[in-house]
Amino acid sequence: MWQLFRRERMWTSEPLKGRYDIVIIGAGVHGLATAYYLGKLGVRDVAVLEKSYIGSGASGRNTAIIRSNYRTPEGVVFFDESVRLYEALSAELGYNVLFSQQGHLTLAHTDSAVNGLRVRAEVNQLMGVESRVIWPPEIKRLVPAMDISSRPRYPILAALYHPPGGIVRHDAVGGGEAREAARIGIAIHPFTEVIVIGTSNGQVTSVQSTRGEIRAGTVVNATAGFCSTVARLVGLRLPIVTHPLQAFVTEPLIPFLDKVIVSATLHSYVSQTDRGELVIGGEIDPYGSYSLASTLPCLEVLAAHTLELFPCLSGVKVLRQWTGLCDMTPDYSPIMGEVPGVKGLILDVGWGTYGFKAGPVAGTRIAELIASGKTPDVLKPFSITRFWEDRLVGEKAAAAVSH
Ligand code: PYC
Repeated sequence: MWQLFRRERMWTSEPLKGRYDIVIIGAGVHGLATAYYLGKLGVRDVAVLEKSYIGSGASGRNTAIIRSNYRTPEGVVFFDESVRLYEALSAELGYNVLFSQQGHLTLAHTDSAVNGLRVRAEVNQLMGVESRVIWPPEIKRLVPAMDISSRPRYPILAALYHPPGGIVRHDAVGGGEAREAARIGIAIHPFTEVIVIGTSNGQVTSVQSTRGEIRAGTVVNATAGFCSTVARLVGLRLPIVTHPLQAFVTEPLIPFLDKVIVSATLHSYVSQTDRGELVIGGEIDPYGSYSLASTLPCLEVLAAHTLELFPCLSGVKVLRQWTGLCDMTPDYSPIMGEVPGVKGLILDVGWGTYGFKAGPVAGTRIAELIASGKTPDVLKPFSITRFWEDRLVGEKAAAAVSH
């Protein structure tokens, strides 16, 4: 009988070797995806090092929203590939990641926000992504519980409706990636923090970890929250400020919301999980910090803003609140690829509030870069060199809530 309920181990840890071809720092959905796709390409002498438990950073703290309705053509192409990979991820990993493509609504409460949505809809449609501006009667049909009247301080004027958007189970994504990566021979080492990155003549040669030195000619910085402190280990200063971001979850409710709702004006977003809980997140805290503390003022403001949208939630109980760390770049786009002057260092960082939705695509493309030595076209716009070549990829308008 017990056998019926015995749970399989998701992965096993091999002894830590003193040398790998590739060391990936960070066992979140990016680092694990990179390892998995490297393994699929036949590159298997790879170690993923994580300073805490697997998925303990941003991968386990985000609100698991998937979408590709970005503002720039570069962003739309990149995140669209991600949505497609997410659509196939359960089959790819042989593990149900519970991707619910329920549709995603970005609300506009001002005329200028409506104009912003129109521009995004145009860019999305030009790039082949399903996305259109809809008006209050259709919004009401899609989300009957939302208050579209003129009562709230910021009435809803329109929404960007993005049907392929949705939510996924983040523990299933990270766990499924770890399981498959381990199955094809990748070494995953939790509780192994990198404290030094060794270089010689501008080439990465090793990392010093809390469990000893590991030689490697390629090191991937796939960390979130601490990407700039890791980059500093090779003297690289990233254009990043790290901010906390808080979220909370309510008690389970009878299913009443089957769309992801985002309001950049109210700085809040809401979705209902398959367990019935509401997951509600806010904007980044307005100061740089590495604090993981959750605060009452944030909870109060976020709850008040959510009640503007859904007055029916008055009296609903909050189960728990938590905080993650977001590495914000000046243009609200990530930094991916090689670093001039530091051979063997690969960046997959600067993921702000949008990293989880890009784990599989970043993983597959970074793996391709490492295996082939050539930067895939889809990664080129996100190179670190854009900051000194004056070609930013401005995604602030589509970053939902991180401002
Ligand atoms: O980019 O969809 C998003 C998002 C929602 C919450 C934080 N980021």
